[in-house]
Amino acid sequence: MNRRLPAKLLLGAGLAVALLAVAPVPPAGASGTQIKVRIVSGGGCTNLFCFMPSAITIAPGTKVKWKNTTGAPHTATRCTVAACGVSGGTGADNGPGSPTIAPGTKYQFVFHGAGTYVYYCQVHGYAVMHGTVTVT
Ligand SMILES: [Cu+2]
Repeated sequence: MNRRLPAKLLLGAGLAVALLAVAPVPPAGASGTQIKVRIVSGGGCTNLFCFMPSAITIAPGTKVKWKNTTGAPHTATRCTVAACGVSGGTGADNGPGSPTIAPGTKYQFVFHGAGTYVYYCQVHGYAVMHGTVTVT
């Protein structure tokens, strides 16, 4: 019995194989990728709320998405010495600088300039909530 697969099916399978072959999965933190930072409460936090992970290292061009999984509003705001007691770090980008991140919502920022970015939550303060992004 010589059953032949429909041409469309063969074409589709071939295309899928070709796409898999030319679209390697980029390593975590590679340019053009994204990384998630969850804003969480309770377990795993030293304080009531925290950014998790609180320190990340990424490549230029990486989009960082902060997702608020708590019932309270937060921000992801670049530090100043006046606001945090420490500087905002060495990175040249003008951010992160979120509006209020309401419960269940997200804020995203694409980092380009190499260096460090120290940020905090304006609602709860640096002592309770802060994090660092290092762009290599
Ligand atoms: Cu907060």
